Amino acid sequence: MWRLFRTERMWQPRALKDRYDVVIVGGGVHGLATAYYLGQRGVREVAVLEKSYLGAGGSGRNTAIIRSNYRTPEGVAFYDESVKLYEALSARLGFNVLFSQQGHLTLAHTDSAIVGLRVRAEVNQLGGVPSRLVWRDEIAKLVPAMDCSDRPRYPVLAALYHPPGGIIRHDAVVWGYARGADRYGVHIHPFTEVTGIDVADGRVTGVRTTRGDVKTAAVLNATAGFCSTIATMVGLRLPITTHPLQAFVTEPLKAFLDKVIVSSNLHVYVSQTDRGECVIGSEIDPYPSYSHRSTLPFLESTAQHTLELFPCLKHVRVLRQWAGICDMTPDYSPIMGEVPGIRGFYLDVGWGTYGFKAGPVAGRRMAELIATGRTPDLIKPFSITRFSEDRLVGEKAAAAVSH
Ligand code: PYC
Repeated sequence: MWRLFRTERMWQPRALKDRYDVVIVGGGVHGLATAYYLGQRGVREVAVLEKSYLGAGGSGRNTAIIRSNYRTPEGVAFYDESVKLYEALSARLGFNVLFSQQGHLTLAHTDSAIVGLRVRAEVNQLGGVPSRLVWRDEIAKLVPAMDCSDRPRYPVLAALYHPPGGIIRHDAVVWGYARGADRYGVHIHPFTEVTGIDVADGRVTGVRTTRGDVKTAAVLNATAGFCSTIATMVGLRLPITTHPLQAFVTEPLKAFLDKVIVSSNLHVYVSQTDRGECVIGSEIDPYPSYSHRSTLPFLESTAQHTLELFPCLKHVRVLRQWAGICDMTPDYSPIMGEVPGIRGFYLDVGWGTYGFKAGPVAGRRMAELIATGRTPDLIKPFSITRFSEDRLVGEKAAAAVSH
């Protein structure tokens, strides 16, 4: 009887050892997924160090949108693998991550926005990703609650319809990977802040933490919001600026919306969770900052734009508002791989507003790199050397919303 009601621990508290084969800095979806896939490959002496609780950063603050309708062939192939991993994740982890592939619509309200979406539809289709342009009549059928008339200031003209896109329970993804990694013997250490990284003769030799020093030959920077701070510990300056990204959630409503709606022109995205709440966000704040504060101007402008699409929400109350911080690269693509000249220092950073949806593929491919020493083809385009080699992977046009 007792066994029936016993609460299972998702991961075990462990003593911090003074040596690990791999130290992962950051206990969000990227760090935990990498630990999980390292464990799956038989790499056992792995520690995940997180300065707060698991998922305290971007993994617990994002709006949980999953999609692969990117703009470059490199981006499409990469995020497509992530969507496929997400599709199988509940079964693989034995833990329901509540992935709802309800479909994703990026709206166009201007002719030039339609041109941008047409390019994405073609790149997506060439990469085998289901996406197509749809016009107002079809949009009105897909999203009956949205105002598709000529009444709004910027009427909806067309959309990029991406059926595999959807929303997920982000906490469940974090917990599921943590539990899976723990079962492979990974040591997960929340509330353990990295304060320094030791490098000797061009090689990583250890990390210093608030709970003691650890020797290791491999350190992965899998942090979001603070990736520049960690990189500075090895003397590396990243081409990144950090900006807040805000969101809010409404009181629960009867189900009325079963598609993810994004409007770059109106700077807003909206989805409805299985609990009935609307999750609503906008673009990054236009100023660099590490602030996690919500602001009234964001709430006012985002609510106003939401009402242009969904006037039916006009009397709905806001339940809560929050902010996270995003590391923005110049081309809106991540930086992944080992850093030339610093043996054993790996980057999985610069995720901007896309990080959560990339967690599984980033974890799987970073684990492959760390375990085998070979950079997988899928992440080669995202190396840090692209900035000096003039081969940017421009994904700004595929941001849910951008300036
Ligand atoms: O890229 O889909 C996205 C997104 C939504 C919110 C932040 N990023």
